[in-house]
Amino acid sequence: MSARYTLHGLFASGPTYKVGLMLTLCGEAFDYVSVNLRAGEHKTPEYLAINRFGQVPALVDHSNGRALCQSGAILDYLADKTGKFGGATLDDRLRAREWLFWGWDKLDAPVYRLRGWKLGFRQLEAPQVAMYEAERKAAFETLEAWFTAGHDWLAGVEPTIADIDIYGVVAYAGQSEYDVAQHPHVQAWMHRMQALPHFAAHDALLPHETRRAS
Ligand SMILES: N[C@@H](CCC(=O)N[C@@H](CS)C(=O)NCC(=O)O)C(=O)O
Repeated sequence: MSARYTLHGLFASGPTYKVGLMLTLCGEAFDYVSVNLRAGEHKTPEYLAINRFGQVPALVDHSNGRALCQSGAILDYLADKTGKFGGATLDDRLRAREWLFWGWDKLDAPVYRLRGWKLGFRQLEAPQVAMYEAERKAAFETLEAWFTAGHDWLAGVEPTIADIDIYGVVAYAGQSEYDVAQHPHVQAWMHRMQALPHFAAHDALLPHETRRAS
């Protein structure tokens, strides 16, 4: 029998990892379709029907036929459907969303783009590298200040989709050649994330090939 959810993504994709991590932490088995970006599979009419932006990830919920895109929106949806990681109170839910939008504004682009450049996926000119390096440092300082102030999690007193979303970026900082050890409180939060039941690291969670839920 097919799983309720199918995740369409790419093993090397941080946004795909965010959704895979959410599903895994929620204990939701999911089918996985590997999308070959080099072959342009994300721009075919079939794929554009489930993600009009032509990107990975996309999530299909077979219980109602919904196809969703944008990793942050997918995390929000899964929190709603599973009743997990959405935040215990309205304030926590609002704070979690604030961190999601902050991440996209300040953290994701510098980390993912510098990672892509280091791994040879993306071309950057020297001024862009300098700009992203400065933005990455500033974003990590924001996170470090938050956790230094005594917060264990980004929103409220338990992990939420904010932590999952931001972890799905910070986990790639090393590949962008950024040393997270210079931010001990961020590193301690990462260890708290890694200690959550069902946690899986990005290189272990995302398969290279299409696979059915086990
Ligand atoms: N904001 C999107 C970003 C997704 C994204 O950047 N996906 C990349 C792979 S990591 C992609 O599909 N790139 C191909 C393209 O944009 O054409 C999300 O969070 O889902």
